[in-house]
Amino acid sequence: MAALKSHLVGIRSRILELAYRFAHASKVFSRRFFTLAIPGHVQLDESFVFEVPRAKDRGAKAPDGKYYSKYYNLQWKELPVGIKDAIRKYDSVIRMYLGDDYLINDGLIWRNMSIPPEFKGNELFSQHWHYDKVVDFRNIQLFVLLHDTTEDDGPFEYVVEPDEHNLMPSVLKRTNMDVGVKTAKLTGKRGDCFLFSTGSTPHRAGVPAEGRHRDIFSIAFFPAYTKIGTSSKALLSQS
Ligand SMILES: O=C(O)CCC(=O)C(=O)O
Repeated sequence: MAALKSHLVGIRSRILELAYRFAHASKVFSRRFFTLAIPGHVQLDESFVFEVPRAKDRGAKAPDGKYYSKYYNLQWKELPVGIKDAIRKYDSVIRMYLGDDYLINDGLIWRNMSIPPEFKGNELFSQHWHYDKVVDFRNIQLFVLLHDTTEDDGPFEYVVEPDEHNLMPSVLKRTNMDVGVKTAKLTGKRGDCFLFSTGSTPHRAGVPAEGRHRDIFSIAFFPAYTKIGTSSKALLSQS
């Protein structure tokens, strides 16, 4: 009788353990929208700044016919050594997130300007909460501040602890001006950088206060199957 009882107790605890393992595994595997948010700092040469003559219109045209954001691309050979070294430092993290043979796109520098109050409701340069869905939601960007950036300069803003199982419908629709969850802003010193999952984590551009602007550099990383960019192995083996 005692042996039967202990056998039944054993079966019961085995069933409980299997149920626990099953619940745990489904929780882990349903996480599809992983967040990466790693702050750092890179050394920038003094000459690495936003060059106005190179800049082209970026974003949407405002009702007054103007663009309030300007950009240009930078090829690998033009990037400061400090940024290339930072990418080398983060290479293993990026490989874990996007897979070996991930691709590196061209660099991008842009300047967001203050928007006149009458156009504040227009999305002119990604000021609404959004995900960067490109081929899918798997992509990362390294952002680098090009000048000391305060709240007044319209810093990049992101959700701090997003739901990694589900996307937010209002963010997907890009109609959302207030996510109602904890957020943080990328303020800091020139050279401060941030490796961030732009595909899977809600983020938006801030709007600079009147008379101010915000300059930033970014470079994006994509999985090999997207065919966006150049082989990371090839670029990282160059100087
Ligand atoms: O300019 C920024 O701070 C954010 C830009 C952005 O979210 C985007 O281009 O998708």
